[in-house]
Amino acid sequence: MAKHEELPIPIYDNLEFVYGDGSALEEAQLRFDHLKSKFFEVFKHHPQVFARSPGRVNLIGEHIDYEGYSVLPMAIRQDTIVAIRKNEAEKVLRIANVDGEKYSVCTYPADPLQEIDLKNHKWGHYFICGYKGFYDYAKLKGVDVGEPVGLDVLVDGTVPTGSGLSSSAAFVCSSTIAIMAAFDVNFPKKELAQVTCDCERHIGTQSGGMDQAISVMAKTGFAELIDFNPIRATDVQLPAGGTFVIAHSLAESQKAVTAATNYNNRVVECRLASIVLAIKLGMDPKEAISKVNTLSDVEGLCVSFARSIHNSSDPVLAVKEYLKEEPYTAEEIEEVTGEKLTSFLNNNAAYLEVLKVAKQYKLHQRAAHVYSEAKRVHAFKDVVSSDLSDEDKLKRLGDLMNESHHSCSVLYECSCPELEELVNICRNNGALGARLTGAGWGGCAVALVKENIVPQFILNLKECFYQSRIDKGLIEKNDLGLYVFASKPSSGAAILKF
Ligand code: NG1
Ligand code: MG
Repeated sequence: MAKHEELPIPIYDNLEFVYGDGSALEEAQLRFDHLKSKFFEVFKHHPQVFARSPGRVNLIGEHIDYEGYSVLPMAIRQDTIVAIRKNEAEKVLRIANVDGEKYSVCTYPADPLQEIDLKNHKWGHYFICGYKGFYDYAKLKGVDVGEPVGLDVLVDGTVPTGSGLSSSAAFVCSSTIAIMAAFDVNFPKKELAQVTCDCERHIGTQSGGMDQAISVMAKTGFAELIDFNPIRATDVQLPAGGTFVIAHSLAESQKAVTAATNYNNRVVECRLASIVLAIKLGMDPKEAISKVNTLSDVEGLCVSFARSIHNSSDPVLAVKEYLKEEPYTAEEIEEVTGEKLTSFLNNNAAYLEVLKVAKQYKLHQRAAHVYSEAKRVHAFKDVVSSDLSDEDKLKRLGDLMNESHHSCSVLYECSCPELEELVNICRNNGALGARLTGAGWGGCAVALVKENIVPQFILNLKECFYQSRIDKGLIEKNDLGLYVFASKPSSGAAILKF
């Protein structure tokens, strides 16, 4: 039997396969009915096919996917649905949204080679990422999809944006899959996970592949351990008696807009840390610059050092020995590399943007976070499959989540005051562990809570965190369910044809 990740995206004619039964199914039915009628209203035709792809919550393993390390997310029920129809009459891509007030119609030429205008951010750009990705991949595989044609597209997303729950990947993946389905082709999940990861980088963030991988490969009832190079997903059955509660800090993190100072800045710091470490551990500078891309590339050297000096296999020991805690200036790093940063990072425009605004680089802290977080992911997986009681497992998982948050907050500096407040409130109200999830700098926290206290826990969060924000008019009381909710591992991407 083919492995799960080698199978193509499933095609269903019934919403039950995706949304289960009960109220979730009823809600989905309403959404699809609304999408169909709205599509007809906007485009005067019916959609050919639908694709949906979910958001995710990352349980542990933050800011390490782009360094080549495994992560452990699960899909959530909130998703993006894309309704699509080929429009042979016009060479235009028309992308509309069911929330037309917030997201006005975007139009683009039907040209897979177009560049995305990053200076002028538009929500429709994420569709173009998927569009470019589809054509690149079809070309790579020698699939003839003919001359580009126009596409009519209607989008309905329920993953809150800027919340660290990966609305962007849900949108890019559902777009790519919808286009694929409109052209009647289908690719294996793991290849699609790679394509969608690569093509989302057109938006400017130099992200790893976690979000697309889980969105495409998730399975109902399981979190997944996602490995990279090559992409692989291993089912992780979470212990009974625990529930993950997701809570929004209400600070929106606009990652595409703040990339140069936040997300991409960290990607560059990790790259520089890995090159400096490689050189300090004996590699020729020219070789380090050309061969070392990520901290996982130099882990072997770090471990050899730790073994020889300290009889340990902890790569953080090399970080402590060779990277100073004080921030580095560009000149200090250039003294080690013997080459200008702007010269060896010049193959990537996003990196150059980072260099323009960065004043200093915290190599020690970022590397210490990445290596320790990578270990925690495996510790998490080991606890889940150990023979501890469920009660003990949950307690240990909570501890690991707390340690992860501390590292994100102190070493990686990707938290913010609202997230700190929220995480503390979660812990004070009985969470076994709580941490920021996703890129951070705003967005959501995830808390592990004993199932039997979930309703009370959510009430307490409303009281301690959200009430004052309702009073200030920041959010509406009726919308609270959008900002704080319990989540079960949901299903991955699907094509829907009725
Ligand atoms: P979010 O939280 O969805 O912006 C981002 C990256 C991930 C990963 C996490 C941090 C994208 C599409 N996703 O997620 O690859 O690096 O941050 O762990 O940029
Ligand atoms: Mg995202």
